Amino acid sequence: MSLYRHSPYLCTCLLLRYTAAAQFHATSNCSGAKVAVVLSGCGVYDGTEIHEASAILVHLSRGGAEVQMFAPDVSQMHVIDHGKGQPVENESRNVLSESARIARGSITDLAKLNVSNHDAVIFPGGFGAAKNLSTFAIDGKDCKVNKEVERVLKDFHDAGKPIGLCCISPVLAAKVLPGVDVTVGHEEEEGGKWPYAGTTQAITALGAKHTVKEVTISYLNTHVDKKNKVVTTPAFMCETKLHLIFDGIGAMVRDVLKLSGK
Ligand SMILES: *[C@@H]1O[C@H](CO)[C@@H](O)[C@H](O)[C@H]1NC(C)=O
Ligand SMILES: *[C@@H]1O[C@H](CO)[C@@H](O)[C@H](O)[C@H]1NC(C)=O
Ligand SMILES: *[C@@H]1O[C@H](CO)[C@@H](O)[C@H](O)[C@H]1NC(C)=O
Ligand SMILES: CC(=O)N[C@H]1CO[C@H](CO)[C@@H](O)[C@@H]1O
Repeated sequence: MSLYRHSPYLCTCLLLRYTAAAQFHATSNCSGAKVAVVLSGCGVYDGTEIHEASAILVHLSRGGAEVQMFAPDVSQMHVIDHGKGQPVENESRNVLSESARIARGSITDLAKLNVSNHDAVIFPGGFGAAKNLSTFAIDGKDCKVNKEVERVLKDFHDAGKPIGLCCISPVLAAKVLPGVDVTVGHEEEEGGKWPYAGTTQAITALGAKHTVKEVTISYLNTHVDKKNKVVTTPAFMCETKLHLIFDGIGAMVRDVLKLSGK
C-alpha cells in the first residue's frame, strides 16, 4: 500500500476498500458511482484498446462503481487485420456491434446516454477514438468529433461531472473543451518509447494545454485538471509493460471516482 499512501487524491474509503480487496477479495463497495464507459470498437488499430477497456472495468468494479457501456451506432472508418497490420478491403463493421464484444453484449447506443443518469464518464483509448469517435487519425488538429461524443463531453463538463480519458482519447477533450489541460505522456519520442509523442503538438494546436506525465509511477502518472474535472493518463501511448499501464489506469479510475464525490 505504500505507493498509495501519499496520493493526494486517494480517499480513505478507497484505501480501506483496496486493503479489504487485497485481504478478503471483498465484493462490497463504498463508491456506488454510476459510471458510463464509451467504447469505439474492438481492437487497438480500428477500435477500443481492449486491455485499456478491461483495466478500466476491473478498477471500476473494485472501486464499487456501477458501469454502463455505450458506443456510437456508426460504421468503422476501416477494418484492420491485426495480424497483418493492414486494412481489410471491402469489409465493413459497426462500432456499436464490435464494442458489444468487450461489453459482453451489454451495450447501449451512445445517442441514448443521458448525463442525468451517471456520475462520471470514461473513454478508453485505441485508434477507434481517433478514427471513429473523431477524425483525429486523418485530420490531426483539424479533426471533427462525432456529434454524440461531443454532446456527451459537453454535458458532463457542464454538469460538473468528472471525465476520464486515457491513451489517445484526451484529444477528444482537447478538441471539445476549450483550454482543457491533459496528458498523453511525453513530448519527445525518446527512441521509440513514446511513438505517438507528436500528438502533444496537435493538442497544443487545438488550444488545449499539455502536461508531461509518466506512465510508470503509480500515483504520479495521472493528470487531473481540477477546474474542468478532466483526468488523463498516457496508458499505451508509452511502450511499456502491461502491468504498469494497468496500474496507471487504476490511478485514473480512482481519481475519477474521487472527483465524482460518490
Ligand atoms: C454498490 O453500490 C450500488 C450503487 O449505489 C448499490 O446499488 C449496490 O447495492 C452496492 N453493492 C453493495 C454490495 O453494497
Ligand atoms: C472491393 O469492392 C470493389 C467495388 O465493389 C471491387 O471492384 C473489388 O474487386 C473488391 N475487392 C475485393 C478484394 O473484393
Ligand atoms: C435525462 O434524464 C432526466 C432524469 O431522468 C430526465 O428528466 C430528462 O428528460 C432526460 N433527458 C433526455 C434528453 O432524455
Ligand atoms: C466509416 C467511417 O469513416 N465512420 C466514421 C468514424 O468516425 C468519424 C468521426 O465521427 C466519422 O467521420 C466517420 O465517418
